[in-house]
Amino acid sequence: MQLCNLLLLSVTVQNVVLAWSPTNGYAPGNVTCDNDINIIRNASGTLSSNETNWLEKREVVVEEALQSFLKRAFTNFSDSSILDHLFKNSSSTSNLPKIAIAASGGGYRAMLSGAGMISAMDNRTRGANEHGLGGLLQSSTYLAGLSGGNWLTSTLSWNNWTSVQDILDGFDNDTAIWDLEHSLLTPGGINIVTTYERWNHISDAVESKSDSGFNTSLADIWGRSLSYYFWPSLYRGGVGYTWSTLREAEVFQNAEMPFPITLADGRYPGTTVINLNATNFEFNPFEMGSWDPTLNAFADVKYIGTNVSNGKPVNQGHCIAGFDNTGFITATSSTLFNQFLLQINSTSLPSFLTNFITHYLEELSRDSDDIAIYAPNPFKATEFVDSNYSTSIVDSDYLYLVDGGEDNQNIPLTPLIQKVRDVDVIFALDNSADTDQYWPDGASLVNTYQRQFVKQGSNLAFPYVPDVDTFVDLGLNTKPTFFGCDANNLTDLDYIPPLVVYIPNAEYSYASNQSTFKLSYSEKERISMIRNGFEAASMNNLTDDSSFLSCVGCAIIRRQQQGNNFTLPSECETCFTNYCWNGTISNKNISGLNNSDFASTAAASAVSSISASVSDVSVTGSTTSTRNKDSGANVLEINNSIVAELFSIFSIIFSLI
Ligand SMILES: *[C@@H]1O[C@H](CO)[C@@H](O)[C@H](O)[C@H]1NC(C)=O
Ligand SMILES: *[C@@H]1O[C@H](CO)[C@@H](O)[C@H](O)[C@H]1NC(C)=O
Ligand SMILES: *[C@@H]1O[C@H](CO)[C@@H](O)[C@H](O)[C@H]1NC(C)=O
Ligand SMILES: *[C@@H]1O[C@H](CO)[C@@H](O)[C@H](O)[C@H]1NC(C)=O
Ligand SMILES: *[C@@H]1O[C@H](CO)[C@@H](O)[C@H](O)[C@H]1NC(C)=O
Ligand SMILES: *[C@@H]1O[C@H](CO)[C@@H](O)[C@H](O)[C@H]1NC(C)=O
Ligand SMILES: *[C@@H]1O[C@H](CO)[C@@H](O)[C@H](O)[C@H]1NC(C)=O
Ligand SMILES: *[C@@H]1O[C@H](CO)[C@@H](O)[C@H](O)[C@H]1NC(C)=O
Ligand SMILES: *[C@@H]1O[C@H](CO)[C@@H](O)[C@H](O)[C@H]1NC(C)=O
Ligand SMILES: *[C@@H]1O[C@H](CO)[C@@H](O)[C@H](O)[C@H]1NC(C)=O
Ligand SMILES: *[C@@H]1O[C@H](CO)[C@@H](O)[C@H](O)[C@H]1NC(C)=O
Ligand SMILES: CC(=O)N[C@H]1CO[C@H](CO)[C@@H](O)[C@@H]1O
Repeated sequence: MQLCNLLLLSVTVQNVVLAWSPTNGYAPGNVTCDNDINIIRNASGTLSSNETNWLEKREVVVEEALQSFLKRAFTNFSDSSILDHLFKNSSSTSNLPKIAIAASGGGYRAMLSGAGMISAMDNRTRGANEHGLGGLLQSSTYLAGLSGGNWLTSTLSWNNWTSVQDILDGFDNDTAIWDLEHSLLTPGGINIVTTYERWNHISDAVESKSDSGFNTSLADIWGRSLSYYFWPSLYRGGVGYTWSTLREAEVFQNAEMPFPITLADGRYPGTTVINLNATNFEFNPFEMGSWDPTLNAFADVKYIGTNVSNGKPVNQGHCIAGFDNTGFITATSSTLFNQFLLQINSTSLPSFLTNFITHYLEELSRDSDDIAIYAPNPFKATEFVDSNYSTSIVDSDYLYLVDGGEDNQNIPLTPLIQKVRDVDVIFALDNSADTDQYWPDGASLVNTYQRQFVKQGSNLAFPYVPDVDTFVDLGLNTKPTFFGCDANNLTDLDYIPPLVVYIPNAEYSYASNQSTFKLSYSEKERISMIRNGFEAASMNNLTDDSSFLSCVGCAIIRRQQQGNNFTLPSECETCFTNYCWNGTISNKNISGLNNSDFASTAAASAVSSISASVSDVSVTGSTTSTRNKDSGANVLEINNSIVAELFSIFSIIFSLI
C-alpha cells in the first residue's frame, strides 16, 4: 500500500496538476476563476437567478405531469372544472400548484422507509399508477432530504435520477446501489481482505485531503464509507464525484427531476447543544448557505474551499474546486455523533462504557473532529447578516456543520417554507424515531412550528400543529394527516405557509420501526422496509381508503383554489373532514394553537421530542422503557449489538485518525 502511494505520488509530481479534475480524487485542488468572481450572494428575498431559470424549465415538465396526475385523482368527481383554471391551456396565466417533498432523517430506517414512500409517488414504480400516488414525484418541484432522508434523495439525484424500482431490480448487480447486507464497518463481510482494502482506500482519500492543506474530521471518513453504498458504480464510490456536477447532468438541465435540497445545521465553535436558534444551512446543486438572519447569504457550492473574504478570492483568479465532494456533503447532513454524547448520561449503559465513549466523543468534540469542517469559511467577512443578530458565523475562519436533525427539526422543512419559494403543499415524510418504540410522534413538525416564534425563525411561517401528545392520542402519527388546510385560519402568521401533508412511518406489512443505528439490512429486510413505506404513503395501497388519491389531489390544489376563489370540488370537503387536523387537542392544558400558548407547547415538546438520530438507541435487557416526561430526560435503550457496532465504528475510526 505504502509503496503504491509513493509511486502514485511521484507520477502526480511529474505531471504537475494544473487544474483540479475528478481524477484528482478526494483532495480539492486549484482551478483558475474569473478575476472579478464573487462566490457569495445576498439571500434576502430572492432565489438565485440559476434556480429561477431552472424553475421555468421545471414548470413546463410539472404542468404536464400534474395535469395527468390530477385527472386520475379526480376521475370520479362530479365537477372537476377546477383543473381548467389551474393549467395554462385554458387560461393565459398559470395557477400551477407548487409541490415539495421532504424526507426526514433516521439512518437507514429513514432511507428505506422513505424510499418506499417516494416509490409510491413515482410513476416508474410497478403498481404506483394503479394503487399508489404514481406521478406525484414527477409533479414535484422540490425534493429535500436530511440525514438518512438525504441519503435517499442524494442517491436518487446523483445517480442520474434513478428510481427506487431500478434499485430494487438491480439488487444482484455487481454494483448494486444500497447493498446493505454488510455493515458499513465490515463492507467485505467475511472477506477480511475486502474490508481491509476498503478502509485503506478511505484512509488514503481522507489523508490526501489533509495533505492538500484542508482540515478533515470524522465527517470525511463517514462520507467516504457511505459513498460506496450510494455510488457503487463510480471509481471508489465516487471519490472524485462532486455535488456541483449535477448542473451538467442532462436530467437536471432538462428539469426532468425535482430540485434536490439537503439540510445541515450550523454549530458554534466550542458548543455542543443545538436548539431552534441554530442556523439552518441548505445545499442545492447551485448553492450552499442559509436564509436565516445569522447568515442571509449563499455561496456557489462549486467553489467552496476557496480562501475568500466577503466572497472574493484572497488570491485573485485562484479558486478551489472539488471540496463539494458528493459523499462529504451527504455525510455533513448526517453527522449525528454529537447527539450520542449529549444523550449518553441518560442511557442505562454500564458506567465504564459511558465513560469510555464519553471520553472519546468529548475529545472528538473538543477538536471539532465529530463535525463537518468547512474551512476556509466561504462566508468569511460577508456583510449580509441581519444587524440584530450575532456575526459569529461570518467572523470565524471555520464553518462547522452537523446533522440537520440536531435542532430536533428532523424533517427538512425550513428550505421549503421560505416565502420566496412559494410552495403550495409539502409532503412531509416522517421516519423519525420519537417514541420509545422508535415511531414518529410529530415532534419534528412541532419544532418547525415553534421555530417561527424564536428569534432565528422570525421571518418564517408554518401551519398550526398540535402537541405531540395529541399526535399520539388522536393517532395523527399513524396515518396521513393534513395541516393548515384552511388558509383563512393562518392569517395571523407572517404569510400563508404551505399546506402540509404529513406521512408518518407506521406498520403495515412490516415492523419498520428499526433502530437508527442498525447498520446492515438483509435483502429481505430491505424489500420489506420499502414495501411498508409504499403502503404507509398510500393508505395501504388505497385499500384502507380508496378515495385517498383524490384527497391528495384536493390537498395539492387547495392553496390555489382558495387564493383564487375557484370552486372547490364537493368531494374535497369530505376529504378535508377526514384528513385535516381540525384544531382538536387531546389535553386542554397543552395547546399548540397560537403564539401565546407557545411556552407550554415548547415545554411539552421539549420533553417529548428528541432528535430521531438518538432517541431510538434502545435499552439492553429491559423489555419496556418509559419516557420520564417530568425531568425531560429520555430513558434510552441500548442493544448489545448496537453497542458492539458503535464500538467497532469507533475503534476503526480512531485507528484511522
Ligand atoms: C494551490 O496553489 C498554490 C500555489 O499557487 C499552492 O500553494 C497550494 O498548495 C495549492 N493548493 C492545492 C489545494 O493544491
Ligand atoms: C441584501 O438585500 C436586501 C434586500 O434587497 C437589502 O435590503 C440589503 O441592503 C442587502 N444587503 C446588503 C449588504 O447589500
Ligand atoms: C411518468 O411521468 C413522466 C412525466 O409526466 C412521463 O413523461 C412518463 O411517460 C411517465 N412514465 C410512466 C411510466 O408513466
Ligand atoms: C402495495 O403495492 C406495492 C407496490 O406495488 C407492493 O409491493 C405491495 O406488495 C403492495 N401491498 C399490498 C398489501 O398489496
Ligand atoms: C441517464 O438516464 C437516461 C434515461 O433515463 C439515459 O438516457 C442516459 O443515457 C443516462 N445518462 C447517463 C450519463 O447515464
Ligand atoms: C443490473 O440491473 C438491471 C436492472 O435494474 C438489469 O437490467 C441489468 O441487466 C443488470 N446488470 C447486470 C450487469 O447485472
Ligand atoms: C433564541 O435566541 C433568543 C435571543 O438570543 C433567546 O431569547 C431565545 O431564548 C433563544 N431560543 C432558544 C430556543 O434557545
Ligand atoms: C455526564 O455525566 C458526567 C458525570 O456524571 C459529567 O461529567 C458529564 O458532563 C455528563 N455529560 C453530559 C453530556 O451531560
Ligand atoms: C368567491 O366566489 C363566491 C362565488 O363563487 C362569491 O360569492 C364570493 O364573493 C367570492 N369571494 C371573493 C373573496 O372573491
Ligand atoms: C375534530 O376531530 C375530532 C377527532 O379528531 C373529532 O372528535 C371532532 O368531532 C372533530 N370536530 C369537528 C368540529 O369536526
Ligand atoms: C379554523 O378556524 C375556525 C374558525 O375560526 C375554527 O373553528 C377552527 O377550529 C380553526 N381550525 C384550526 C385547525 O385551527
Ligand atoms: C452558482 C451557479 O450555479 N452560478 C451559475 C449561474 O449561472 C451562470 C450563467 O448561467 C453561471 O455563470 C454561474 O456560474
